[in-house]
Amino acid sequence: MMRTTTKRMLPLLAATAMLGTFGMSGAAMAEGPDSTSLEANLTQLNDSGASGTAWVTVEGNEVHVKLDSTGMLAEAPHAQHIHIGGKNQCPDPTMEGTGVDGAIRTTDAAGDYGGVQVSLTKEGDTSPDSALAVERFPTGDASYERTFEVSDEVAENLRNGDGSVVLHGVDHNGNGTYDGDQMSDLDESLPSEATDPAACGALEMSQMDAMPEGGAETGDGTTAGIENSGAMLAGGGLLTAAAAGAFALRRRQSQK
Ligand SMILES: [Cu+2]
Repeated sequence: MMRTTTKRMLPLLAATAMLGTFGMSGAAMAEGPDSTSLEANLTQLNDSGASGTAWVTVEGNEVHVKLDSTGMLAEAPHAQHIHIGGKNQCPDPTMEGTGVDGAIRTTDAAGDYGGVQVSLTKEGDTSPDSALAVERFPTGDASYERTFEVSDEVAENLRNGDGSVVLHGVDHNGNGTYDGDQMSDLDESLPSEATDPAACGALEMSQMDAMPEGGAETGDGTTAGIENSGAMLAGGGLLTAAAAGAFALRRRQSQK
């Protein structure tokens, strides 16, 4: 009896913990009624083992970015950008690229995620001019947070939910450093390993914006009880818009 109860409650407890995380970041990111909140779930490219999450808030021309990553090559600089254009999506991780053994190089996926529109540097310029400002990017696994200004066009794109966060730098041969015979498709003075994409996540409207009603009240993880979490789950509150879309698609297919 006790055992069964524990088993059944665990997923809900996990969901509550997740809600706590989302609730806190959501509250911290939401700066006003005119702000747009986006979120990207970054998954690996080039078998890098890297992953991460990015939260982006846009208010006027001011952009706030928080980014956590794991699995990045340690003690090596990692260029990180918001790419905009193409299909505003990440490439299929199994795509055949022009790199060694079919590795995906940055330009191989330009049709998917477009070009660099924001350089997520730690300091100074954040324009595309700083796309490869190696000394101003995080090293190893990044815990990054910064607020900066973008152009009207970039702000507008982000408000529309367009853009992908891309982390670069992959140690293809696993020797702990950027090297190899092939040079970068972005800068001939750098090894391709230094600029090849390691992880990517398409920006999506976060649930606070995606859910016009109900989400705000029940999304507060500090007071949400087990019952509220269950209601959130039933209402799809934890599903991102994309996941919800995929779910709906599967349902339609299964009805045929
Ligand atoms: Cu990039």
